[in-house]
Amino acid sequence: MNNAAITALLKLNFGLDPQTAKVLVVGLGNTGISVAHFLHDLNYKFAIIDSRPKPPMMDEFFQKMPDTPVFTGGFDEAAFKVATHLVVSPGVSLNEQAIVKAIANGSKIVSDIDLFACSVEVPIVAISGSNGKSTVTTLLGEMAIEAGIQVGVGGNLGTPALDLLSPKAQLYVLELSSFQLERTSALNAVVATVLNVSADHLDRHSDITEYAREKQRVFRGDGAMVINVDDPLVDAMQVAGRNTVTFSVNRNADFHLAFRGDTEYLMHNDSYLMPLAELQLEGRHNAANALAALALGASVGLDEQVMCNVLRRFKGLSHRMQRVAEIRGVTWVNDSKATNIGACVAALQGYARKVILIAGGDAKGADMNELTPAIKEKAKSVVLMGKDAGLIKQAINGMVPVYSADNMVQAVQIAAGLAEPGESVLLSPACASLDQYKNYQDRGEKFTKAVLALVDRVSSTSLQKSAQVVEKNLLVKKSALTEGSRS
Ligand code: UMA
Ligand code: ADP
Repeated sequence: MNNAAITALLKLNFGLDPQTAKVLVVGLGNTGISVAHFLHDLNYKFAIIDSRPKPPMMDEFFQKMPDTPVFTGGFDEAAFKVATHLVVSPGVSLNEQAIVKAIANGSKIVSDIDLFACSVEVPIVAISGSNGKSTVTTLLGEMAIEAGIQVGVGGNLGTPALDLLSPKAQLYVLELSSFQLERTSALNAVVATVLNVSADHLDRHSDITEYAREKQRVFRGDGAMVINVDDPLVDAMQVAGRNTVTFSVNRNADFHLAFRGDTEYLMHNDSYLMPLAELQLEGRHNAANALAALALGASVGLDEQVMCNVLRRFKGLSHRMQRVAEIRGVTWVNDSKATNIGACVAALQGYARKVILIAGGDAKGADMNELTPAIKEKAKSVVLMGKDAGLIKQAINGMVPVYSADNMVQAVQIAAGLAEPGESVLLSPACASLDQYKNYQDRGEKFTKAVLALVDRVSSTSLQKSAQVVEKNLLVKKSALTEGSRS
C-alpha cells in the first residue's frame, strides 16, 4: 500500500490527519521506536515520552532521529495535553493517570497494531492466548516459509509489527498480547485464535474475565475464528454466523486426535494427517499447539502435508520444556518461559513420574493456590526462589516438601541433591522473572549454566556437597519455620 493510501485509512479510522494530528508516542522501547519510524516516514508530527529517566535505547534512537522531541523521567501532563493521539506501548498501562486524563480530554488511543493493520492489504493471522503463542506463531511462520510464501512473523514474539512491513510480504503472522489487543481497534485478521486463557498479568488486568475480554478482541472483524473447544473461556468466545474452525485434544473437532490401531494421529476431520509420535514437541499442550497451527494454516490455504513436514522437524523454542542435560540419570529441563500458572501446570502434566520442581519469581497477582493440585500430583519436592516464593509455599501448605534457595545456583544444587536417577528436575517457575533476572531468557540461561556446571563437578564430590546444601537448607528452613519467617 502506498503512503497516501495508508494516510487516508488512518484519517478515516482514527482522524489521524498529518496536517493536524499531534501524536504522542508513549514508551521508547522497541514498539515506540518502530512507531516513531513509521510516523516519520508518513510526515506526522510526533513526540516521544518515557517514564524512565534513561530508557535503554535512548542513545541509539537519538543517533537515528536526532530531531525528535523526547521527554523522559516521568509522564509530564503538559506533553499529554497537546496530544491529539496517543500511541501507547504495551509495557505502559492505560490506567496511568496522565493517560486516563488525556483520554478524558479527548486524546485518541491508537496502537502500533492499528497502524500496522491500516498499512497492509495482504492477510494477517493473529494469535493470542495465555500460553503457546510464541510456539504456534513460530510454527505457522515456518509452515508458510515451507510453502514458499513470503511471510512476516512477529509482534509480541519480538519484532514489532511495524518493523515487519515489506512490499514483498504475502502474509503476516502476528503474536498479540492482551496489552497489545486492549488498545487495538482496527485489526481485522483473516484468521485469528485465542489458544487458551489462564490467569496471567492480573497485576495489569482487574480479573480473569477482563483479561479474557481483552484477548477476545483478537477476533474483531469478520475473519475466521480458530477455537480451542477444550477451554471453556475460549469456547464461550464463539460468535454465531462467523466462519469457525475448532480444535481439541480431548474430543472430536475439526482438528483433533484419534487412534488408528495403537497409533494416535493428528486429524483434520476424517483425514489422518500424521502420527502424534512424529511430533518433536513433547507434551499434550504441544499436541494442542500443533492442531492450532494446522487449523490456522489450513485457513490460509497451506498444504497439510507441507505443514506436517514442519511439525516433524520443529524442535521447539528455547526456554520452553528444553532438555538441558542428563546427568547421572537425572534429566534437567528448562521451562523458564513458564511465567504463569497455566504453563507450569501444562509442564507438570506432561510427566508420568513425579519431578523435582524449581519455581517462584513474581506471581503478577495470580492466585498460587491454582498450582497446588498439579504440584500435589506431579511434584516429589519443590525448590522455591524469588519474590513470591512465600505465596507458593503457603499454597503448597506442607503437602509436598519445600526447599528455599536464594539464587539459581543454589536452587540447582539443592535439586541435584534431591533427584535420583530416572527422575527429572524441571525449572517451570509459574512466575515472571523480573524480580531477580533481566528476563525469562536470562533466568533460563542461568539455570542452564548452573546445570552444566554440575557436569564438570559430577565426578568430584559435588553431589555430596549438594546433598549437604540440602541438609543445610533443611536446617535453615526448619529454623525459619520455627521463627515464623518467610523463605
Ligand atoms: N516502560 C516504562 N516506562 C515507559 C515505557 C516502558 O517503565 O514509559 C517499561 C515497561 O513497563 C516495560 C519495558 O519498559 O517493562 C518495555 O516496555 P515497552 O512497551 O517499551 O516494550 P517494547 O520494547 O516495546 O516491547 C513490547 C513488548 N513488551 C511488553 O509487552 C512488556 C514485547 O513483548 C514485544 O515483543 C514488543 O513490544 C514487540 O511487539 C515482550 C513481553 O514480555 C516479549 N510481552 C509480555 C508477555 O509475553 O508476557 C506481554
Ligand atoms: P507464549 O508466547 O504464549 O508465552 P510459549 O510458546 O512461549 O507461549 O510458551 C510459554 C510457556 O507455556 C512455556 O512454558 C510452554 O511450555 C508453555 N506452553 C506452551 N503451549 C502451551 C499450551 N498450549 N498450554 C499451556 N502451556 C503451554
